[in-house]
Formats: sequence, C-alpha cells, structure tokens
Amino acid sequence: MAEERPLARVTCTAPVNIAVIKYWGKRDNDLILPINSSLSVTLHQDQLKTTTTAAASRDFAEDRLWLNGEEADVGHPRLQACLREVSALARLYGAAGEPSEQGQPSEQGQPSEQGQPSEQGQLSEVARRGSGSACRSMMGGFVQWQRGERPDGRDSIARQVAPETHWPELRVLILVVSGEKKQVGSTAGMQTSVDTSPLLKHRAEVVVPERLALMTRHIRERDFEGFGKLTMQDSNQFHATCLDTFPPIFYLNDISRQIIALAHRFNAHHGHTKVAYTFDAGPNAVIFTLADSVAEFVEVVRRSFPPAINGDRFVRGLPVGSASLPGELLAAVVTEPVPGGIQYILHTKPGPGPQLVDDPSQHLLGADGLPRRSP
Ligand code: 2P0
Repeated sequence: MAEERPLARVTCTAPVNIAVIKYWGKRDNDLILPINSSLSVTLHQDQLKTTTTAAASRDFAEDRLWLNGEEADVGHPRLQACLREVSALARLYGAAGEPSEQGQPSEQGQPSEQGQPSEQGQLSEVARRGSGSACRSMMGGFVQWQRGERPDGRDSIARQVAPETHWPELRVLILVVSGEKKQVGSTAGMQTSVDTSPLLKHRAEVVVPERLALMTRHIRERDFEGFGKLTMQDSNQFHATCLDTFPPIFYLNDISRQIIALAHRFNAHHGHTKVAYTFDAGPNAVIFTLADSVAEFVEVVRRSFPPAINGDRFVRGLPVGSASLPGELLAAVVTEPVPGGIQYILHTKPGPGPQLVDDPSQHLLGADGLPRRSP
C-alpha cells in the first residue's frame, strides 16, 4: 500500500457585496477590466456567506472542483485564470506565506504610486479574474474597485475606503422579490450595453468619476442623506443604461418599481432620506437605512406587501423590533397593498472581508480530498 502523503486543507468564508456606484461594462473581456471604477458595501457574513475548502496534495493527479456538492467544469477559462494567478502568488510568497525577494507587499492596504499593492489587493486581482464584482468582496466595509489604467490590469484592484466599524448605525435590508433566474446574465448584458449604449459611455467617462469622489466623501462623513440619495441615483442610472441598451434589458419588475415608489413616499413623508434603494441585475431590492429606522420601514413593507404564507419567517437575519405606524404615515405611504409581492426580508449590516475558518470539522473536503457528505 502506498504511503499517504500529507494533504493541506484550508477553509475560508467570503462575503457578498452590494454596489452603490455600479460596475457595468468591460474594456477587456479576458482580464475582466471595467470601463469605470465602482464602490460597494461588504455585507456581514453572519447573514450571508460562501464557504470554500481548498485541498492540495502531491498525490492529486488533476484539478477538480465541486460547487454546492456537484462536480463542476474545471476547464472554465475564468477558473483556469484564477488557478494560474493563485499558483503565481504561491510561488511569489513561498510555502511559508512570507513574501520572497521578488515581491515586497506593503504593510498598509493602500497601493502606493509605484509600490506593490497590499496582500488583499493582490488577492483581489485573482478574484477579479473569476468575476469582476467579486474583487470587492476581498475586503470588508466600504470598498472601491479602481478601474486602473494599465493594459495588463495590475492596477485594477480593490482598496478599502473605510472599515465596517466606520459606520456602526448603517443597516441593510434585502427585499427578496422573486426566485426567478434573471433573463439576461450580467456578463452578456454588460457587453451588449458597451456595444450599443451611448449613455453608458457618458456615464463611465463623465458621471462615475464625479460620483465616486462624492460617494467617498459621504461615506467618510457618515452623511446618510448624501449617501442614500446618490445610491438611489446611481442605481437608477444603471437601469437607465439597461433601457438604453439595444435591444433593451429589463431587470426591474412591477414589484421593484412599487418598492422604489414606496421608498420615495416614505422619505417624502419624513422630509428627508431615511431609506435608500439599490437594484442589481435582478428585481430584488437592497435597502440602506440607519438602525433607528429599521423597525418602522419593515412594518411599512409588511403592510404594503402582506406576506401570503410563511408570515412568521417574513423577517430574517438580525432582530427587528416592533413598530406601530402613526395614522398619517399609513395613509401617506401605504397606498395599495400587494399581497405576496415580497417573499421575505433579510436584515443585515456591513461586515468584514473573507475569514479563515480554524475549526477543521468545518472543512468541506475530507482527508481524501473529496467532498464530505454533510459538512
Ligand atoms: C455591480 N453588477 O457593480 C454591478 C451592478 C450587476 C449590476 O457587477 O462578467 O457578475 O463576472 O465581471 O461581476 C454583475 O457583474 O460580471 C455586477 P462579470 P459580474 O455589482
């Protein structure tokens, strides 16, 4: 019997991020280089996360990959690019994880003018090769994916604008509208937009650079009024570029539009921006708000979209207090209820970047390198 050689296993979790200045369009499809910079909020992994285990052994004859327990195609060009980049970084850092002489990453998270990017910055380059927006999930809190200038993409990386502790009152409500698969995938959709939408070109060249500077300031100053208004405006412009695409792309549905109108009635009633919506390549809404407004807005949503079934599991995630709505607010904000329009609400908040899982019982791959039956 052959002697068993050691198997290295590492398990990490990674968060979801939601863009407040949207990425839409590539200038290089192979390297996944965007036409504009973008900015997102990393969500807390107590509510939403992915878990990945990597196993390495000299005894393995080939690369294999499982997604949700099902074996997947390891030959996918994006996956191959990630594996190549990871191997290159492993060679650079050596087995001990220490930088070798060729690469001296700086201590801080900020890439200097000519210097090397931070470790997370370098890893964000790997993530970017898998899916553009994924690179922003390599850091917690508020994260910018800088467009970069170089044709080789070495400067198209993520950097943290502020950590998750910067704005402790900020909360996120995900309003799950529909489980339907989106009609046009992001990768194909944004390519058609780049090819046909003059609005997208103007957005990337003129609007986004101004908005990034403004959004960064609103975040640094914890200015919810400014942050919320610009978040809504940028979501709306992203969906306007989708309508400007030919043939047009529609990601919002009737419920999405009702949520938009509801948020504006709610803010108008209060006389300032209490909630801000943003929508990506699908009909679900993500609402940003502050902790002291969560209970009231959730009650407004419950009255506007009375849960059909599962009423007890309508609100998930972080606890939500109860709120009774004043009569004028009800009359002004809750117009025509749409039963069952929203499946459930997930309450979460900004959170940290990827986490290493110490507990070996959490590995998704067994000592043989194959998926465990139940993790
Ligand atoms: C974003 N979205 O900034 C924007 C807003 C959707 C709307 O990034 O082709 O899945 O893998 O780079 O990252 C979706 O695009 O596309 C996306 P690829 P990705 O979050």
